[in-house]
Amino acid sequence: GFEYAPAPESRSIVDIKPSYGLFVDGDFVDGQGSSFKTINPATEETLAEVAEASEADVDLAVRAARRAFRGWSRMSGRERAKYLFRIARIIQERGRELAVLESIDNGKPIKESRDVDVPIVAAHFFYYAGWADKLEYAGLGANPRPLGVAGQVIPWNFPLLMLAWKVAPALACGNTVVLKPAETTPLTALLFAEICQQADLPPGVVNIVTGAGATGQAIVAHPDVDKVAFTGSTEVGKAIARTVAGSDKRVTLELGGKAANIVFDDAPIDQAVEGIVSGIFFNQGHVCCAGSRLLVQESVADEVLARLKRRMGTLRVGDPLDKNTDIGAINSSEQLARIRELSDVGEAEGAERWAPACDLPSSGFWFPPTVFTGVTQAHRIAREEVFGPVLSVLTFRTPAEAVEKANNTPYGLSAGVWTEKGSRILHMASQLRAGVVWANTFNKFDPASPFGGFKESGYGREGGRQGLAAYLQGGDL
Ligand code: TXE
Repeated sequence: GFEYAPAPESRSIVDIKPSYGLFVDGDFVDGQGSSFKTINPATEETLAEVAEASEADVDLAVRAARRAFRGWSRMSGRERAKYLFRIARIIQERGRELAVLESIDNGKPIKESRDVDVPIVAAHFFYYAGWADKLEYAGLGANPRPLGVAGQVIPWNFPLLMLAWKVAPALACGNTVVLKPAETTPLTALLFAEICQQADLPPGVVNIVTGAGATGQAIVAHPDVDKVAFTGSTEVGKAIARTVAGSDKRVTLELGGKAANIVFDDAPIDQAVEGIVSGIFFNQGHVCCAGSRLLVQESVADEVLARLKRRMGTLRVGDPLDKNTDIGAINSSEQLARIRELSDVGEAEGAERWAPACDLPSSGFWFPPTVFTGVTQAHRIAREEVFGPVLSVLTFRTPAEAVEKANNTPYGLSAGVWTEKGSRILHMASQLRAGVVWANTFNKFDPASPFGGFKESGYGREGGRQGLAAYLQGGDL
């Protein structure tokens, strides 16, 4: 192993305070509860002490959001759009700072936070700013009305992007927000709070409360929260659905996945290999729609695997702030333990494990890009979400077999198809039970395109015109 030291010049563009309060009613306030540490997963150094919002803190935030709702919901859409455009522009202006902070708190490579996360975050605010004064044309009712206070709980894999997916449409429709970032990645949400101040957003329209599961639970259960939006594990998603059962709260859940990335024998192989690599190794595989099951047609399986392994050997694992890094740090020791455990189970169940020789830093949380071959559908690594840089390879002979295997999962979030045949793409897209089907690409996101799952991957859609429905009364898709 080698000692990892963050590049000083990139680190210096962010100002990380020693401690953070909660963002309630337009101001940073001390929480009434305890606090927790957020660490840099690449070094294990403590970055800051962050307030753990108590039930009373959540109540104050919900009350602030309720008060702000009166003015915000009555404001003209054009006026609300001005604020959203302003936020979008500040995100662009402060893009480097946001990207560096995201990489430090989350562990993801700077080239991803800088070139993927932050630009799509800004695009989301621009996109929904554009809808704010055109809601009557969305086809979601003649006189679209907002729901009220939205309680939003997000995960750690795309801290800013998940915030944007939830906050931008909620605000565009005239709702106000109480959002809780994940406990391992609170810092960019707190920087976003500063951006709301800079944009002169009226106090209480956005409130950010930090904390762990209990804080999330307090938001979800609060009687004055009208809508719950959650992205995270299927287990917690189910608990949330139970908590709100019987209330009139609207709910959208975006949960886990076990996507099939299907490569046919007529696919352009090099392009497919790039798609397999970005499908599973993008963001360390901490992606709900990651292409974690490679289904490759038997006749090209050996060739695809040989080229895939060669390509994996070129991936650089290490310093998230180094712009040449392909795979950064695993977000937490808990997640690393989960990845290790499932990988060990994969081996114990008889699959063959391979990873390129990789010099991993001596501190921090790391896992090399890993591929399992000889995987059967019964193996746990073929069924359960690993949420790490671990690919399971299965083969098929016919398109029908590919469909059957791809759909043989409790999840249904995404899938990928690699083939030269347009007719086959259309056929596969109609057969795959997945909210998103990519053709000859993978992990492509656009604010105009709705995203969401079938089965245990949750319900509701985020993004696009459909994403507005989740924040409007009577707004069925
Ligand atoms: O998720 P949690 P964890 C999957 C992935 C990962 C596993 C566990 O497989 O290995 O889940 O990750 C908040 N009421 N995904 O434990 O706990 C929590 O504080 C309300 C897939 O980190 O679901 C955080 O803000 N909120 C996924 C958020 O829920 C609660 C993204 C997500 O954390 C709560 C993340 C409760 N009872 C993990 N308990 C995806 N779909 O992208 C926790 N939280």
